Amino acid sequence: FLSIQKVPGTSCSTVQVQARLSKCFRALCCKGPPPPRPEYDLVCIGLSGSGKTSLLSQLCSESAENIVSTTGFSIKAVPFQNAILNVKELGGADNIRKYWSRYYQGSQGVIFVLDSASSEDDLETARNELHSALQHPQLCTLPFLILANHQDKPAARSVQEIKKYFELEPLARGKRWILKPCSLDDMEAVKDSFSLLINLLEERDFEPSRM
Ligand SMILES: Nc1nc2c(ncn2[C@@H]2O[C@H](COP(=O)(O)OP(=O)(O)OP(=O)(O)O)[C@@H](O)[C@H]2O)c(=O)[nH]1
Ligand SMILES: [Mg+2]
Repeated sequence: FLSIQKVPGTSCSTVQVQARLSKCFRALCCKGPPPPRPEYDLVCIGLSGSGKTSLLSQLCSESAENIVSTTGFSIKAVPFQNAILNVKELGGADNIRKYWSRYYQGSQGVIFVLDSASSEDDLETARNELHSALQHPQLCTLPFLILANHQDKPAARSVQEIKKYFELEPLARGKRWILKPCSLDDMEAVKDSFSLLINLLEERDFEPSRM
């Protein structure tokens, strides 16, 4: 039984005060399900063999062994503590790359994977593909995570060399992009890079470019 009275000095009745206290108590003590994590749709591109499937499989705690080249595309929901990334990997073989742009629609961010130890020819092809993606009308305003993969190999170029070779400073100026070195054997570094991408997707800590 509750009597309805005014609390002296306030405009609230005791019933209102009790209702508010009860709400606070529930919020503090009754743990409901955690709020849903935001989901983002991303596209993952890069030449064949750059390591897209391997990295995404590891992030999903799947084995990175016996992975075959992606024909067409493959979608994985990659879970992180504060977000779920629905990543659409597009196969990087020569005969598939020409269709990449058909699958860009709806993307909220881009992951570009490159083999830092590849031949000069392949590196040039990768640079041309990255330039096309950065300038594509459906991608040009989106955050980019560029992963300079295969850093475990002795022939791997450093991120500074790749940044210069890919002419990222002039091309990507004013865009939201991150360039990070990585390899399959250091997945913690890969996860850190994805956390930075999630920050960009959430528009937190915005700076025009990072390395
Ligand atoms: N040494 C080394 N090998 C790697 C690394 N990342 C991937 N690989 C290997 O590179 C090969 C190709 O990897 P995938 O993940 O299939 O490459 P992909 O980019 O998905 O290729 P497509 O699907 O054909 O476009 C596999 O044998 C991987 O084990 C890395 O960081 N270091
Ligand atoms: Mg693949």
